Amino acid sequence: MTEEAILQTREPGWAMITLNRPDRLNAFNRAMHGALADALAALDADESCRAVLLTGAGRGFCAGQDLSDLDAGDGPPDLGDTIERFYNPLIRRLRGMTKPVVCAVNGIAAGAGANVALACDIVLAARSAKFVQAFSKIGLVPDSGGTWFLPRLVGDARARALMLLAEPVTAEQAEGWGMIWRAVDDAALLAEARALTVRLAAMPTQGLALTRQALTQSGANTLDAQLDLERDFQRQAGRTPDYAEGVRAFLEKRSPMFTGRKA
Ligand code: T3D
Repeated sequence: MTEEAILQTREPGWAMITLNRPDRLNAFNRAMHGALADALAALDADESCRAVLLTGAGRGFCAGQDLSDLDAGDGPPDLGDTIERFYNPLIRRLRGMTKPVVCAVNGIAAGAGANVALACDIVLAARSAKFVQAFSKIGLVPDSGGTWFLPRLVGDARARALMLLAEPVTAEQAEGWGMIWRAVDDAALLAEARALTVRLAAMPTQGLALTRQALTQSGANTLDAQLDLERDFQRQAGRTPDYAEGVRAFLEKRSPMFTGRKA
């Protein structure tokens, strides 16, 4: 029987996806791409799921593209086609999700695996984990949004050196450089990531979605455009039941009970 390329666990209000090709350090083949795309699309559409946790099985998070999964055709492969069909839709999906995505980097995150992690909203990494922009070692260009995310997170000097030299970054360095949210003890990673996901799942989901969109769009906007966007998004947030509940709960001096519903 073939192993499933991803595992999925549903919990009340949230879901966990585990990349599940541990013998290949969870490198992407087509089956894993397909299963992950289907799972994310279904969770995105499911209003009862208000946060998602992504992690990897075994000792790695994800080693990027499975380098043994090559097209058998004549001549050089068209890697642009792989990017167009699989990696770009994955990154667009992660960034466009209507709920936050937490990434628990349990071990090495290399190549596209590193950049998939960086595309998530909040990244926790086990202290033993490392991030490697492995592309230059095999003559490739960083993909999966890496050339967009990394300089914004760590600055141009560090991004350039990391991408040209393919030097590994430890979880603690990544935290110190602002590349990820937090490095945690290996044994505590999953419990901390689950607790964070549970916490996000109980928050005002629509407001969080608008906040995530505003942050993504700020990269390309002028201050003026961003001020307009904040006005428009605040107008939308102010019409959600969770805003009404948040204010009511504050005035009544009790904890809010958010539903995440649009109306
Ligand atoms: O379509 C396209 O190609 C375009 C898209 C490209 C996107 C990309 O992600 S390109 C970058 C691809 N990834 C890499 O270049 C990373 C390759 N892997 C490594 O450099 C190392 O494996 C690691 C630094 C990630 C980890 O090293 P280490 O020493 O901890 O583990 P290992 O022994 O190298 O790997 C363990 C097993 O996983 C091993 O198999 P074996 O010998 O036990 O049967 C190894 O071959 C396998 N593995 C690791 N990474 C990949 C892989 N198999 C296939 N593809 C991989 N990417």
